[in-house]
Order: sequence, then structure tokens, then C-alpha cells
Amino acid sequence: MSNIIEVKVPDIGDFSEVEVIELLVASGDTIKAEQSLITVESDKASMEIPSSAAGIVKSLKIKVGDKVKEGSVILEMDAAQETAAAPAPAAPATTAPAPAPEAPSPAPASSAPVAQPDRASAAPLAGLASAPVERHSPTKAYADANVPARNLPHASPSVRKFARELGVDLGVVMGTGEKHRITQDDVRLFVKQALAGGVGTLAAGGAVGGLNVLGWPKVDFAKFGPIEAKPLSRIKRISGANLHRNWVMIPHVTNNEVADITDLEALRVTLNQENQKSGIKITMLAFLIKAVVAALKKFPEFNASLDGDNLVLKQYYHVGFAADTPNGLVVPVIRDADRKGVLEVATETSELARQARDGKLSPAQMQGGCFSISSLGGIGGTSFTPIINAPEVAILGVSRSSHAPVWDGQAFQPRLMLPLSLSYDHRVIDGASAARFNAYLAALLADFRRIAL
Ligand code: CAO
Repeated sequence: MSNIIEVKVPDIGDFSEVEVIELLVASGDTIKAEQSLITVESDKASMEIPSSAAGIVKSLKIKVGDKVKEGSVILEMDAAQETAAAPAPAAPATTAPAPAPEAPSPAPASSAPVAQPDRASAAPLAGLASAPVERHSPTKAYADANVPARNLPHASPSVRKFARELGVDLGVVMGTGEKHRITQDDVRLFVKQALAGGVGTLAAGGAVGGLNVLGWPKVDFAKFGPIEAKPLSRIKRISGANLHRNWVMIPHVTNNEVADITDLEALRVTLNQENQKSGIKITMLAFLIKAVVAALKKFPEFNASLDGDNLVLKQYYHVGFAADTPNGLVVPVIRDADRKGVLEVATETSELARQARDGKLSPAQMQGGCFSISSLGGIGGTSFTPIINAPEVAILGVSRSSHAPVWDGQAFQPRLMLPLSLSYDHRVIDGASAARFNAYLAALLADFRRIAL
């Protein structure tokens, strides 16, 4: 005996209307109670709507693109006898364990470096696979959890399917797409980081390894006042993901030093006066790059990268410098800085900084760096913690120089002092080495003749 019922959109929280972006069943399908019927999406989140009953789909009453709200009829169903009369079961919103994961695809085609999976650490992936997949849908269990619907991850059906296949909980993946939408590349990066042991894998079973932290809070800021949502620039999305990984995965320590650059600044001013006609401005950054090269030669473990248990020591000296551009931070690289004079380095940095501001740098101009300098001296500050530009192992942050009284043994003298903040990877560099490197750098800047030694 047939028992035709209408299956409707349940209470979906704060949303008045949401768009149907996917039909998950068709006429004639036999479906179970709690099975997902459609996917809907607001401007902030997407979610699957489950069936309140089991039975055979007679006809769909909506199509992709329709707007629905609580009470909208999704389909007519010939309900199975045992479930037709009963309300939706209070089953937990979890499903069977995820299938075994496939090997993640190659890195996304971007100039940004991504962490290489560490083959020895397969454990986090195993944890990813065995954790039950959380199905985000407004079922009774979900409602009981009292999670606002807008906390659901914002991702397309194909990305959610991809994440389900890998056993990734999208709730803890950072979305870099438009309106923080989670892309397939975000899921891939998350898995790579999990493989490398650097990210907590917060599927429903709890943390498997790495960080056991709460998901990112999602707040409806518009509830508190007017807002404007502005997508991050492409550079910010890429550099942000890299900075985040480097900050989380590298044990940073920062050593602070001050260099007496009174004489060097006087020399710089004199040289610039002499060179006025050439149009080339000798900058403090050019002197810093040359001094850094000398320090890298003296302390080779700073000119290195970690490769598993090996330290790769480089015999070339390519120095990157952070350049602020309207679209975000980029790090062009001066190649073979050891073979160039201060004038040549100054010319090249100013040309690269110009190209960076115009958005004209090629990926090749930002690759191969051994060590980076982040100079905020032209802007301000007294010290900061620069984030290491992996796979490099150290970075020098430079703040604004200022006059300070310095004791010369008999009296205080006004000296121009330059703050140097050296962040280093403590897996590679000891605190004592970092202090020696920074002190050596300060000594070179205090008396640039030492560079000839
Ligand atoms: N202390 C005091 N003054 C300084 C200084 C310092 N350490 N460094 C530079 N200045 C002064 C210069 O003397 C110059 O002053 P004048 O215009 O009076 O001559 C002015 O600041 C500009 O300096 P500059 O032309 O030498 O440029 P720069 O070397 O400071 O900067 C560049 C070049 C590309 C590094 C810079 O444009 C830039 O992008 N800086 C920001 C880097 C950044 O964002 N780092 C943060 C990364 S982490 O988030």
C-alpha cells in the first residue's frame, strides 16, 4: 500500500532563504532516513539537507538554483511503512568510517612552496582515515549540538566529497577561496601538513597528532555593526598560507641585537652625495645584504636548509628581501650577492622593489633564496619577530635606527643604533650560534672595513 508523503526543508537556523546547489537523489531512488537529499548554500556556508523518512522518491519538487526555506517541499516520497508514521530518528549525525585515503595529488600549481609529505610519518594520515566523517546537516543530533548553521564549512560539493574521501574534517581547514570558501588545494595542503605532522587533524575522533585546538570562531560581524567583506588578494592568500605553515611548523626563536651604524650612515650619506649624478641611491639595505653574506660565510649553518635528517649547506649566496606592495608581501631575491658590490646590490634591490610594487616579478625572481631580510627601518618600530621564509633557516628583521647614548668607557656618546632581530630555526641553529651571528653582523655594520677581512 502506497503512503505518499512530502519531505520538507527542516529548520535551518538563521537563514531565510538558501539556494539549492546540488540534488543528491533522483526520482525512483530508494533512500534511508537521514540520507542527504540536497545541498543548499548561503553566501557563508553550505549544508546538506537530510531526509526525515525512508522510502522511494516519487517526484522531486525543486531543482538546482531554486531558493528554499524552512517548510519548502523537497520531494514526494512513497514512505516505507515503518518510518512513515515515525518522526525522524534521533540518529547521530555521523556515518560509517571514511574509505581508505588515496595518495594526495601533487602540489597545487603555485609559486608558493608547500610542505613535502614526510613518508616516515604516515600515522597522522592513518588517523585521518579512521576518524568518522562528520556529516554537517541539520539533523536532530546536529540541532542538539547547538551549533549555529553558519558554522558549517563553506565548500563546494566536489570539495566536500574530496574531503570526505580523504577523511578530512572541513571544519578545521582554512579556506583561501572567495569568501573563505575551502578549495580542493586547501584540502590538499591540509593533508600534506597532516602528513608532515604539523597540523592537528581534528576529525570527530579528536586530535590525532600535532595541535589540538578549537576550530576558528565564526562570527556574524554584521550583527554588531556595518561591515564590508573584502576578499584577500592572491598574494596575501598564498603568502598567508606559507606564513601560517612556517610559523606553526618551525620552532622560532628571535635574538635581538643593536648595531652602531653611526659611521656607516655617515659613509652612506657621503657616497650618495658623491654619486648624486648617477641617480643610484645607496641604501642601508644594500650594506645589510653585503654584511649578511659575510656572516653567512662565517656561519655556514645559517646558509642551509633542512631536508629530513640532512642539513643541506649551500655554497651560493642568494639573499631575499621583503618588499611591501599594494597587494601584499613578496620576497625578491638578489642572486650571488657575494659577487656584487654595494652599488650593484643597491641598484638591483631598488629595481626589484619597483617590479614588486608593479606586480611584475616573475616566480624565478622570488626563488632560490638562502636567507631573507625584512627591513621595516624606513617605517618604524624598535624590534619584531620576523617569520622564517622556509626552507630557509633564519631571517633578519631590521627596525628603525635611532640615536641613543652609548658609554664609550669615559662618557656617554650619541650614537646611531640599528635594531637587528634575527629569527632562527632552533632545530638547526643553537641560541649561542644565533647570538654570535648577530653580534658579528653588528660588528661588521659598526666597522664596515671588517668585511674585507
Ligand atoms: N632606520 C632608519 N631609517 C631608515 C632605515 C632604518 N633602518 N632604513 C631605511 N631608512 C630610511 C632611509 O634612510 C630612507 O630615508 P630618506 O627617504 O630620508 O632617504 C627611507 O627610510 C626609505 O629607505 P630606502 O629607500 O632605503 O628603502 P628601504 O631600504 O628602507 O626599503 C624596501 C626598501 C623594499 C625594503 C621597502 O620598500 C619595503 O618594502 N619595506 C617593507 C618590508 C616589509 O614589509 N617587511 C615586513 C615583512 S614581515 O611582515
